[in-house]
Amino acid sequence: MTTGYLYHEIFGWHDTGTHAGLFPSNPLAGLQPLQHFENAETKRRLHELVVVSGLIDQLTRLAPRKATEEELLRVHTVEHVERIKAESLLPKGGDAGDGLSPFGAGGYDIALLAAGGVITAVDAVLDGVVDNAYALIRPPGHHAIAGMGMGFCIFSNLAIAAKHAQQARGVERIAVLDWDVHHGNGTQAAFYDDPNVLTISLHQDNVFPPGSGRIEERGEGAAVGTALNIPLPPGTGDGGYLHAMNEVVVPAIDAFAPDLILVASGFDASAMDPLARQMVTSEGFRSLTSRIMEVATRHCGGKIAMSHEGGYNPVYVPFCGLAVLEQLSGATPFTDPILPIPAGFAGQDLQPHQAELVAAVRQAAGLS
Ligand code: 9RB
Ligand code: ZN
Repeated sequence: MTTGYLYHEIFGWHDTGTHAGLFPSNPLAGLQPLQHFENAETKRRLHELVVVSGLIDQLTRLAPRKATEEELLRVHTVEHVERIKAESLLPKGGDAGDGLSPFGAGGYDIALLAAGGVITAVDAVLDGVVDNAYALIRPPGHHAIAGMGMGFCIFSNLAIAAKHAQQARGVERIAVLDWDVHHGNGTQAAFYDDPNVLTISLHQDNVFPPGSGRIEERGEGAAVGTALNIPLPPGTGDGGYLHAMNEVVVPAIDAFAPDLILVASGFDASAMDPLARQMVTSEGFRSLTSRIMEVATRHCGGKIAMSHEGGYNPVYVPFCGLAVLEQLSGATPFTDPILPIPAGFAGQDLQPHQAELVAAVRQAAGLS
């Protein structure tokens, strides 16, 4: 198995500045300045573990290119692109749209490289240069919608790459799995009326964006049934996630029979994340990867491209990402020294209320 791996140091230079983690800092309100949660560290440390563990020697390194304006405009409005471009020229940069998604000077060009990086990964897979690929990019993308960025995202990286696969590469049917703990609202919106793209989001029920990612959101017009949302209850661990994979994700993708599978891979469903309340371990992420690879083997010659999204624990994200990359490439696992802690948490196995939610999704999706 050859796995493409894409990272560039400049992704660490996307400057989200000081925040009180999530909120713009405000001393008068008691919000002491700190780093923004979405900073370079989790991704940089994942890359460095890929190098230090030796896994890098077993991967095929891919170099990102910038997305073109034409490629951005397949998903975004001219106004959004022009505004980001203009603010990026200011000495202090700007914000992608919701006041929670800052970027520094030159942020536009880094965002172009992130979106273009996912396109590079998709092209490498479609060209058969590699069997599958992982783009470790920043800024993330899955919340950005046509007219604005939000939730730390500037451009909808994965959606832009999927449109490229459709419109420039003639790929007919694409399945997207988003296992970031937040709802992949932007990716869903980009294909909400497209029956040829199945979007599936596994997320913690009602975290971000508020109210988004309900079971009832199923696509529109000819595309009803090609958006699938699995809003898992807080506290869901490896058992609940695997159950959702087995009962919903795998059968839905089997029924759809895609020509290409894309994964929005965030690690904020991990047991150690500060921004959500799920309990997935590195072994859990390894299993999710294994399941999606089995489906890809059945339908599309194993063609999977993954795009990095969230994940905010700088110590644990590297082990979760390493497990995914090892599984993608068939490499021998490097021991996760932290694993015994989250693996030992009570409630790692499937809980009845989690099974109930999965059964409700199955019913709404016509899978049972
Ligand atoms: C604030 C709000 C959030 C909360 C979580 C994320 C995570 C993004 C991610 C982004 C923004 C709201 C501070 C709503 O990791 N995606 O994958 N913001 N939450 N209102 N306010 C004031
Ligand atoms: Zn997230």
